[in-house]
Amino acid sequence: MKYNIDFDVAALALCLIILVHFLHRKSIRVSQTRVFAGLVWTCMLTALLDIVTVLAETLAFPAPLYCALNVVYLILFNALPFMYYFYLLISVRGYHAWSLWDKLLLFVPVTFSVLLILSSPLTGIVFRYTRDEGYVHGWGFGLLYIATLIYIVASVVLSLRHRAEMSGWKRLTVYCYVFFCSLGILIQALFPHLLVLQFAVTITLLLLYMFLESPNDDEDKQLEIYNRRGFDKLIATKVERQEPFHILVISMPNFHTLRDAVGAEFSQVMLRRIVEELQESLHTRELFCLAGSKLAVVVEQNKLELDRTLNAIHEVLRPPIVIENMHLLMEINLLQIDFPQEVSSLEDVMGAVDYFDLMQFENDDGQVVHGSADILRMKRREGQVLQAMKHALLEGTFEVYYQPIYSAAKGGFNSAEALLRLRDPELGFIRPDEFIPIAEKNGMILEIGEFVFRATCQLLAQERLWEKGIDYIEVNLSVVQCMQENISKKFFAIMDEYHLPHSTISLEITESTLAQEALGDTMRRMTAGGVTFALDDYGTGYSNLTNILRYPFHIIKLDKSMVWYAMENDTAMLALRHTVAMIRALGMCTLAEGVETEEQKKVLEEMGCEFLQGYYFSKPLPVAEFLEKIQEG
Ligand code: G
Ligand code: G
Ligand code: MN
Repeated sequence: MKYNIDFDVAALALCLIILVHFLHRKSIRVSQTRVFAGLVWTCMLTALLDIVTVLAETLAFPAPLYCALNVVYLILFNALPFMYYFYLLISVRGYHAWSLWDKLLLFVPVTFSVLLILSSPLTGIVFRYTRDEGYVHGWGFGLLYIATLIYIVASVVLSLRHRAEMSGWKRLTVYCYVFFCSLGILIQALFPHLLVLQFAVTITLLLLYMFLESPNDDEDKQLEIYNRRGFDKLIATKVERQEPFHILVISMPNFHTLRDAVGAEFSQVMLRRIVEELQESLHTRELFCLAGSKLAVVVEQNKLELDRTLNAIHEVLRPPIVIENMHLLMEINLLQIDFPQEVSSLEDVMGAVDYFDLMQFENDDGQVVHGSADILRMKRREGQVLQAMKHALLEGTFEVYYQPIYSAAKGGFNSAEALLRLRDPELGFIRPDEFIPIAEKNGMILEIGEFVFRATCQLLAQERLWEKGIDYIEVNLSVVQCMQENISKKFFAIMDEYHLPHSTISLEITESTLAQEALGDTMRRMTAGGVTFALDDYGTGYSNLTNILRYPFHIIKLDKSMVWYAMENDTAMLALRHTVAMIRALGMCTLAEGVETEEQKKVLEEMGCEFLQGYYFSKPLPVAEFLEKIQEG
């Protein structure tokens, strides 16, 4: 044989390996992936044809057959740099943002080459084949190299122009491509019998596969379904093509609790089981794991298909999941997103998917399908509230109201609770129950908390309230504030700035705050400095007795629900009476919240409750009214 085909055989084997792996992995077929598939197929066929043509020449195939094989081979071979450039173009620009220049550069050289090659059996421009001479290149063969060169240069220029958006690996792959192709061309020019060029191209393809196509990136390894990246890719493609679809997002709010109970390993087994059952019942492998236990199914827009999917989800998740004699009942929340009816942009689809987790659902049965329109409305509202808070902080329009607190021993007000109010010119009055959690989520609560604290200190100092019978003011602290390491230092500094006795401030925290390890030390440090602490909302949540014993609380605030329940239920009354007695015996005081009637006041005073707070005495009041109120006594 005139030629050495060993490199072609190796190239063929390598292509096969890439192709098999490519076809078996889980990957969302976006346009870029499709072009990549085309590249691999072309590369493999080229290597194969290179071998076949060599054999054909050696075995002296009939001339027309030999010519035809050569034509196909040359076309495929010359399509490779074109496809490579096509692939790069899609990967950096997407499918749409192409200029006319891009299109000309992409299609003209390849068309030119193909025409030259096709005409060769007649004209002999690229190659000739005659019985005496065999296969010889024509004068036009060099033109093919020019076309290839154009694509290679264009690829490099593209990667340089999009340097900023391309990862280092991506650029390196482009340079390797240039290097290997040039080396291949050089070697083959020097030693024409060594057919190495195809092998060089295949190596480049392998690099491309490893670094640009990132095999397996779309897959969740443990569950063997698509992951969030795969989901994002699929949805982005569908939105770009304006294909209508439904997404069903399944969230399992009690999954975390179950995991804490049964352990991470077992809960993973549980999740796998759920996924398998869903796949079986949905007859699909197109399931997505978006994060943790959040799953999603993407369905075509078709009423029957949607109903079938919803039924399948309920069928799998409504009954308890039974694993090793354990019956695990999943709570589920389902979100249905309709594109493009309800949401019409990629941003809104993703917004709804992400925001879904942050929502707290009123109904615990979890079987409700929530529309994404509602979610987006809530998300938008959250954005507006956030803006309103930013605005209020900037303009200083947050207002602090004060609700006087009655002391039974004194027979009048002895303190007050500072309560934040937000009135926005557009949104109107916004309740703290709504804006405080939003402020907590993005850290703004720190600034807001400081504002309330400072405003309270200022009022105390300016009015010298302790001389008017208000011994201290209670300021609510959020969990997030308590996570701050330097909170005691900061608060002492502010009090000192106003020359306030530290005992004029009492801080209200809730039980959930106590999960912060460091808080105990902070509380002891502040207590030593004269500040007192009150435990808010006692009687709801866990109301853990150890918490009362372990931390230095001065006052335990009995939640209004506990107070109200006692008024209508004898056993609850008994519980309240003994709670008050117990707290007193432990050397702390009780404060009853939500006192609305004379009757309630009497009962609570009689059972030994030291402090009372509620509408019976006064609502939370703006400063001026508050000052009037305490003047009256
Ligand atoms: O009275 P009102 O509706 O304001 O109180 C609602 C909730 O908001 C209460 O649980 C109260 O503790 C909380 N809250 C009110 N003002 C503040 C504040 O300044 N900081 C914090 N962290 N919570 C507050
Ligand atoms: O959780 P915290 O104790 O901080 O909440 C105080 C909340 O209780 C505020 O929203 C305040 O307006 C409200 N509140 C205070 N007194 C009464 C009352 O007598 N009745 C009712 N319904 N709410 C009250
Ligand atoms: Mn409070």
